[in-house]
Amino acid sequence: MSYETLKEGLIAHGQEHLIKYWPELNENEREQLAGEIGKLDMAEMNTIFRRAMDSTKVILEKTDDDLKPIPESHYESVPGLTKEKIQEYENIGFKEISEGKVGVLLLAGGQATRLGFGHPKGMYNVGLPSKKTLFQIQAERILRVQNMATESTGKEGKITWYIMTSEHTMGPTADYFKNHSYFGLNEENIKFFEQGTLPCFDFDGKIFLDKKHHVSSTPDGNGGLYRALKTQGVLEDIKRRGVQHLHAHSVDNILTKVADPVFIGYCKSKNADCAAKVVSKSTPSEAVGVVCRVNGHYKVVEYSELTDEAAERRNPDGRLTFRAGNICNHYFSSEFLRKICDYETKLKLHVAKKKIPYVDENGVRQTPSEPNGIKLEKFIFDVFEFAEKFICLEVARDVEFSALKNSDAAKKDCPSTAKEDLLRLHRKYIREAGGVIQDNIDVEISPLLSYGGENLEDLVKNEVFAISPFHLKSIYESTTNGVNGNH
Ligand code: UD2
Repeated sequence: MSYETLKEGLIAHGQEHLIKYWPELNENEREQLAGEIGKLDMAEMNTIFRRAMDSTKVILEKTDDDLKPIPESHYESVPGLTKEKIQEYENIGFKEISEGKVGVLLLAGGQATRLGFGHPKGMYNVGLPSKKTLFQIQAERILRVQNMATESTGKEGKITWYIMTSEHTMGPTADYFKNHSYFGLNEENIKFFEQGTLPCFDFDGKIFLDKKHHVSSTPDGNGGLYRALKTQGVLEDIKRRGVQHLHAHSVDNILTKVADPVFIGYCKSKNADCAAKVVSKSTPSEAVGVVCRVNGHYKVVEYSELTDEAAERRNPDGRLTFRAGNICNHYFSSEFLRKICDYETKLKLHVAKKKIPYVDENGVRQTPSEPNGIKLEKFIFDVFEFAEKFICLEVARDVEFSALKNSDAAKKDCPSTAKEDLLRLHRKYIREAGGVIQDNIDVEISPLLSYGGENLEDLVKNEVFAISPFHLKSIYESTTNGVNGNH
């Protein structure tokens, strides 16, 4: 693009300040800046800014009257299901896996700012005996569940793993998987793709320059998934492979049952197009979003939008009425995804006022001490309202949810709680399989050996676990990955 064309386009949309320092830039810098500007449709950016600002003018009223919990017909709870029912769902899931119809959408584009880790969060090792990272744990769960599907159906299980990264996490994530030989998974079945970015604006809609040759931008939120699926060819790939069920989840829940056959089977048997796994809120004041219905539409309502009365309301059985805590763990049929991706431009924009570093009118980079502009994000769950058959599956928190968000200083949702929660669950599995273990003994069970507590009896029945820390492994696992025990 010539300088004149660039300038004309920018003037037409009131963003000509972006090339104010053009005369000072060298060839490479000019190329970078022109490239970044060229990727932005300025008319669309101005519309986005206006739409975002308009949404902030709607006074956030506490929702009450129009608020309804998920109807019972659309809600099941794994702890409340019979063993037979769980088995039934699981078998349906295994069948879909063995027919290659299941894919996982891993949301791994976040920047791990709260954790204070300079790498993609999936590369974090919370200090387990095996020293496995979140990525490795998830990869091994996929391997195990594929094997379980094969054992159950006699047909080879195959899951496609779609990993969404962002401009900051793409390179290191892809390198990490390559350097670890894809953790034993078939490289063919792993697809990395990159989510988009949105520019950062000042309060008047002018896009900030982060450097004289670099536009200020951030990843477009985990709801950027839908645009990326379309623009990065993932929808095409899903179609080509015949994948029909997508399990989408965050990277940071150490207990995630990746490609959960029970969840897939439940959604398939109910003919759902979209679903959410939820955990029961621990207290009325727990600060998590609640999955519910507002004016007949399925939504996640933020904790701050619930009145105290609604947050504290209880059913006759004593359980909280609005207890369906969102855990960023969703199901989409491929058909639903195709439909949504066509109108993702209408998705809500969430506005955050932030302190955004910028190059000022004198060419000096400023780091403001007060919010000076806005960052925009889309949220993955904002598509719930477009579902024709939306359902929820409540799961036990101690079995399926422990998120890694903060550093240990926060003492909450941090590496030590993630590690503890996983080891506590593994002690429970050992006891259920007939092993004897005290609470002060740390035994980690490899996902290659057991996905959800199965397959342990022969190994642990009547065994007394006294060595800590200990890594209970599959016979196929090497003995050299930082472990001190083997079976
Ligand atoms: C998410 C949920 C929240 C609750 C909580 C539980 C959303 C919008 N919020 O909040 O309702 O369920 O998790 O743990 O889903 N990510 C990207 N690209 C981005 C931003 C985030 O891929 O641009 C990924 C991120 O890597 C992570 C997931 O999305 O795997 C959740 O993102 P988060 O940690 O920013 O969301 P959080 O904890 O505020």
